[in-house]
Amino acid sequence: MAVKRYERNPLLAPADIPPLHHEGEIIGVFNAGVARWGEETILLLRVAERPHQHADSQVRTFVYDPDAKAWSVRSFSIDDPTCDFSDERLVVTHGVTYLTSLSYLRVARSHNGFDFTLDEGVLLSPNNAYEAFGLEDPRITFIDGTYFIHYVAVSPWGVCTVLARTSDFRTVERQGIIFGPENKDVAIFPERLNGKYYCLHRPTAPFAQHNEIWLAESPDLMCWGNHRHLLGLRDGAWDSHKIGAGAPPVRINEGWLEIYHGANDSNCYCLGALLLDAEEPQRILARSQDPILVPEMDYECQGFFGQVVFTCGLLHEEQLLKIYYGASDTSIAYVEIPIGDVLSSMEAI
Ligand code: MAN
Repeated sequence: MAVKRYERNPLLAPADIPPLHHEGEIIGVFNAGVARWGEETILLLRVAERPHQHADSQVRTFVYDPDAKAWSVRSFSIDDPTCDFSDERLVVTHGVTYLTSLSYLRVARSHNGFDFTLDEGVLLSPNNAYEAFGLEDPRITFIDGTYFIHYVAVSPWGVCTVLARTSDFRTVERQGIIFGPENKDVAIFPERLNGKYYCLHRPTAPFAQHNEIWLAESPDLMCWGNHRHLLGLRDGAWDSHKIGAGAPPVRINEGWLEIYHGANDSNCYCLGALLLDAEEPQRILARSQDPILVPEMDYECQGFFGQVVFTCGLLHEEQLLKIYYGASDTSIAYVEIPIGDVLSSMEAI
């Protein structure tokens, strides 16, 4: 497969982003939503910030306090036997799972797709109790002249997905939570099918111990129903442990092409493809046996959480998938893959 990574990857790294908080440091800029806005390519960046870590004996993170409408620092002693620090993204305590950084969403713009300038200010940062631990992994779907942003909101209540809308990426309106906890990796289709909106989503099912992809439909983008299980894990494969939708599906002649992420049992995240029927997206036509993108480069293997390539957005132009992806939960990189190569690598189902 002709996988062409940009030679100056990563496009954006933590050093490119100034922290918001006087005590803060940026540890990641990754998993960006992507859109075309006139001549510009827009990246809606997930920026992860944490307080400077003063001592090895403590883990310090930010949380948003909705009553004070301010960030505060929360410290945990690494000797505290009631806390589990084994996943560097989390501090798991009795009753509440915290994150080790707080994420928010900023806009960067480019005229050539490679050199990005950061907008002043922040487009979306925590402003209510559902967002107390941050906003993550935005996807953008353009429908009838409006850009719909769907992002993950994290709080002591868990992980939800929120819908917001914008027309210019300078002002934005939150519409509300569209999937309650635990649900993330929502990817809304850019067209109505049979008069209805469709999305992929990923409920977490502790009972079944499965994190798999579901399909839902909606009359208005806010109320989602007719949920159907769509895609499962595969034992022993690159997508054996967790899967979730990546970028919003792309309409091609053969149907809907979805680039999704899969993690294996060692938590290595790769990208693969799924082809769905054009009119009946619950019908899977083909799926990648092998991933289309595997962490191989230094910036994909090493970082805050290594061995990760993860996408929230791509552009479909000139028969190419132009994929912007998070590398190691640290930086943003770019790769081009011809659609024909992706299709011919897939196996019919
Ligand atoms: C989860 C999410 C993503 C992250 C991956 C890899 O799926 O938290 O934001 O990129 O894990 O750490």
